[in-house]
Amino acid sequence: MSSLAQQVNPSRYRATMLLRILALAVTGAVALTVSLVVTQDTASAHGSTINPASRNYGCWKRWGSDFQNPNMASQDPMCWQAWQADPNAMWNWNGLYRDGVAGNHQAAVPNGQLCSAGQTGGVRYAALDNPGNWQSTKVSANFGVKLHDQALHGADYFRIYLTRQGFNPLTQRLNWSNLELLKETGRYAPGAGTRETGDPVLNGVSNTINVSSSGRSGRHIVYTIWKASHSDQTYYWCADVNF
Ligand SMILES: [Cu+2]
Repeated sequence: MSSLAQQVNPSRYRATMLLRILALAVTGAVALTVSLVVTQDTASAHGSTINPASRNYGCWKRWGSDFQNPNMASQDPMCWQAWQADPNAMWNWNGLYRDGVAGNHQAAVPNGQLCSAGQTGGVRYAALDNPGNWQSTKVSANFGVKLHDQALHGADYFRIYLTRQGFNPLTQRLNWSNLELLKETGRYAPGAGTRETGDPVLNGVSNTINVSSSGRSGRHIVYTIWKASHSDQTYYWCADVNF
């Protein structure tokens, strides 16, 4: 009798296997859903300078829906080389940050790598450091820098720098010594600012920081540091301008 009881009932065996396969499928689906949620969360939080646009946001905004268009090579060659180098830099236009900098920006971000936040995340953003004819925004001596904070992090401070006259973004990689600090702000409470309505990806708040410069002509880089308030997370962006 005992040997009979131990015999496997074929139909029950099939049912058990089906349940196991189903359980595996459900586990897989849950894992996939979790990874999709994590990816979407990564892509929908953080922020950037949007006007003048950072190199990463500008390339995403102009070409994100048309990034395989070969005309980009002649119309917007620096975005083209950046898309070719790593499209993730533009899909993650809002994630150009470093964690754990503790305010030591110059130690964390080496000369020549300012536009990639010191090649944060490996070489993803490295093409943003390349000098060349990035599309630029026309500005006058007094201008505003508009920042978008998607995730309502708030700010401990923003720092806005401008390259000194004589620096040439078309031929030179950016060094700290090329920059003049125009303004350091105070704190921004999480959620402070104006809700964006035009662009659905800009689903957080924007703040404009007004700055004054003098003695500039031609092409320059506005360099912005955003020390977010929710953790030790600091963002670094290059935005090309033309006086
Ligand atoms: Cu964030």
